[in-house]
Amino acid sequence: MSTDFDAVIVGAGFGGMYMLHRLRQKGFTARVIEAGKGVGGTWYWNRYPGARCDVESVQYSYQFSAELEQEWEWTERYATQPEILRYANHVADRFDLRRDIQFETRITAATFDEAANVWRVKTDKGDTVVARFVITAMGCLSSPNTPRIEGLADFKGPTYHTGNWPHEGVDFTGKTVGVIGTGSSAIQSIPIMAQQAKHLTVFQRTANYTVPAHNKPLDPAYVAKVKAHYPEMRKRAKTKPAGIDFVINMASAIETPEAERRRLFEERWAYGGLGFMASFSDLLLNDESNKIAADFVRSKIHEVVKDPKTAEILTPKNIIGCKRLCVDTGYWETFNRPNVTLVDISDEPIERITASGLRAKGQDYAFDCLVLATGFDAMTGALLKVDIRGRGGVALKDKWREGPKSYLGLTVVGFPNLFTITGPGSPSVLTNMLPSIEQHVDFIADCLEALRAKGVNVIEPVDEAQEAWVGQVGGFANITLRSTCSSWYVGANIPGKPRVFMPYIGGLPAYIAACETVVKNDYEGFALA
Ligand code: N01
Repeated sequence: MSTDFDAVIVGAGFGGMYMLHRLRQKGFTARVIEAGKGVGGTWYWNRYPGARCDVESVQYSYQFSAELEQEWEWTERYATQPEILRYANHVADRFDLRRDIQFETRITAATFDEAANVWRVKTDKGDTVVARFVITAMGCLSSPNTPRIEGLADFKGPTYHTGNWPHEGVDFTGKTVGVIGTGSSAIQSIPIMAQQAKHLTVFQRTANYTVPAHNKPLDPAYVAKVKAHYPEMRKRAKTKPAGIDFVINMASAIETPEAERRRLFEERWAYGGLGFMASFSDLLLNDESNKIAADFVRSKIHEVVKDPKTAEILTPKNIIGCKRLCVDTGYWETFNRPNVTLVDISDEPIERITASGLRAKGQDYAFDCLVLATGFDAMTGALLKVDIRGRGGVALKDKWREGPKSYLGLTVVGFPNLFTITGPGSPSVLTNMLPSIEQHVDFIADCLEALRAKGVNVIEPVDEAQEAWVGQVGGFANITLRSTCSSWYVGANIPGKPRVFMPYIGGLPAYIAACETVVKNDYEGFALA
């Protein structure tokens, strides 16, 4: 059976772009199929006001090319979405990637042909592409979650989803705006929208923890220092569970005297960013330690927010770091503005959307525009939108009915020659995505090269290896407090989605070690045919 390409890569975000580059380097042919008009994935779609990455820009970047590292200039501590998108475009041009990317095309189905050992990939343009391998690089947070609230179609004004924002931007000047949701996307966009809008009404189901970003322009002397020592920084980052080079204080919060504890929290708070959760090593392992950190953040809310009732509604009651910690610029301060109203809907869901706004707790709220900052069907959503069928015509969505199962987060029993970059069961969303993506891509590219050298056509994980991996993913999840709340990590934000803690929480170093062992033992856990 002749094939069109060695591999079809789905998605031209950071995963898909680097996958294409690596496969080309190794002499494989590949076609990237991308729904958007341009590269960038997450950063192509998420154009809401205030969107920026909350991993520092010098770390949220590729490391496979020293030249790229040296020539690219990040301008802010946390890069904005437009800057990250410019970077993605620069990479596409620099490595001449576009000629193998088919834009504005969605994969609708992928079926493994067992007789020919090839994948037949169908697109919404009506064509079928045949390839030996399918490599998905569809992102973990790329399938927007539109909440099932009655009457959504009745709203007369425009409705925007933060995860699929109009490319021309939205000007809220003089408008009244209703926002549903208070996750990362909302926490970044609310302060900006509030500056523009005549009035902003925020509907909050769950209060969220956020730490200040203290974003600032990058000091050229700091950048020069980073550039002079990039390899060391990247190496250090790979020894950290989140793949981010920040210092983890190995002490326990409960065993540290109160004054010292306060000092350390204040220090991290003043520095800003996600490193706050590394103030002590047991914040996600021990209820008491977690409560100490949570109380510290709660006290900060009351220091900032002037109206005590609003401050109380904004105060999270759950475990800090269980839902994804947010990083903000002026979020709580925004609720001191006279043009911002917070509505607590924690005890009663929104009744319905109406033509002029929405009805909640027996009261009608009117606004011109509705913003859904309601997140994503995370980790499995994008994959399961495609009709992926493996051996015996079995659909991935049936295989994963009880929750996703994978080997290394990269492969699935019954789906030969399918690789899922940052799939469920990989560290992905719990880590700095860029180094995780590069690790996956290198693993896959090396694997394809090894198969070619051995004359092997088909690779597929075996049941025992997959079960053992799923056991490890679940085992690690149960050790931490992170699996204990209703977060998107466990699929709780999507009605009917099985409750399974999806990412691997053992940390990037343990994950890399596991992958290296698999390779060293000649692709242990896989059947090669
Ligand atoms: O989505 P979310 P997000 N009625 O799921 C609420 C990454 N990210 O787009 O918590 C009322 O966190 C929901 O309420 P609840 C990051 O990993 C990164 O903000 O389910 N409310 C919640 O408040 C992040 O974690 C960056 O009770 C409803 C909100 O909508 C992930 O993306 C920036 C509702 C959804 O919050 C997702 O973040 C942005 C309903 N029916 C995002 N349905 C950076 O790097 C949902 N909600 C900076």
